[in-house]
Amino acid sequence: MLIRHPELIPSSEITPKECYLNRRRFLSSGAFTAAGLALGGGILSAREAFAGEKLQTVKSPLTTTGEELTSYKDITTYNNFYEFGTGKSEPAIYAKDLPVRPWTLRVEGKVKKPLTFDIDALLKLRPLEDRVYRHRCVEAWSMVVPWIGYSLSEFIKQCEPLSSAKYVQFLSWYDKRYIHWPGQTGIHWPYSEGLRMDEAMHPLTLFTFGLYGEALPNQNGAPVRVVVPWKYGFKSAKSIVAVKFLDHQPETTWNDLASDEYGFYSNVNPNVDHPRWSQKTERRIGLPFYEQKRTTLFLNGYADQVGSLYAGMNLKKDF
Ligand SMILES: Nc1nc2c(c(=O)[nH]1)N[C@H]1C(S)=C(S)[C@@H](COP(=O)(O)O)O[C@H]1N2
Ligand SMILES: [Mo]
Repeated sequence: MLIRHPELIPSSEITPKECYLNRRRFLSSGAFTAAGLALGGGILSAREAFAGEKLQTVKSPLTTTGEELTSYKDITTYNNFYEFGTGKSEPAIYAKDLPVRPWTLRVEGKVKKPLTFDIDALLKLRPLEDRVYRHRCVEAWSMVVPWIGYSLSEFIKQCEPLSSAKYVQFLSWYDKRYIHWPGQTGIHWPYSEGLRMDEAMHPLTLFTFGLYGEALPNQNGAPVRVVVPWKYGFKSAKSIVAVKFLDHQPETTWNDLASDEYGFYSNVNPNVDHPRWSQKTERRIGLPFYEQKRTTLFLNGYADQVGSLYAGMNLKKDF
């Protein structure tokens, strides 16, 4: 089986997006030859029916404007999705195995009653909005992404959480038969992230189904993920299968792995360095090398909207 590494394809070959999408389909059918043998058919047709599906959207007052969008190619080939490899270009290749249909989302914990939602019902729950957000990874790189979704608060209202629900936990899809790499980072799957209830209910917190006018590519967390634009990217769990409402702060993947490096809050904060590198600046992906450097903004530039959530907190201690 021949799989060409996306970074090895000359950019002249992939400039028009159509060509790139066709190539992705080509790559995916190659990948499925192996997956199909091991796991049986069925997955391919479900995924192919969904790949690149156009989503109808409305404009959103919560969009961020004024900065150049990162290209579709960079957003979909420079990813962190450790279930499908630790290399930035691996998820674009191996997340083809993610079975995005059928897909259900379980709601458990401190709710009136446990519920299950079908992804296609969730897609129709509210009008889908275009929201351009800055996206800042803890690794000090950033992008500008035109996401598609609606406020997570709209979904949370459907869940009918009890007043004892103080936190919400997101659990990502996990199936060890599909996990591409052998697993040497010490991560305990499934990937878990969480927010305090007021953070989850903030209108900027996006329940995300797409980007660039289309359903999310698998490597970006299909079919549904959260995006929390004022926090480091790892708080934004991908490919969510369960949402749990809790009366206590949940255990979260990166905090469990190294609590001195990845706090529960993980607000973007140029004044709190990571123990191994500075957070004062970032590198904007996709620009020529000498134009990449940016000053990192407190709360990733969303301080006016979300700063009040942290009034009275010591953000050096609760980093
Ligand atoms: N399930 C899961 N979600 C995840 C991750 C992951 O490895 N697994 N990586 C996180 C990190 S570190 C970042 S920066 C963002 C990357 O999102 P993107 O690939 O769409 O840019 O996803 C976050 N969500
Ligand atoms: Mo990240």
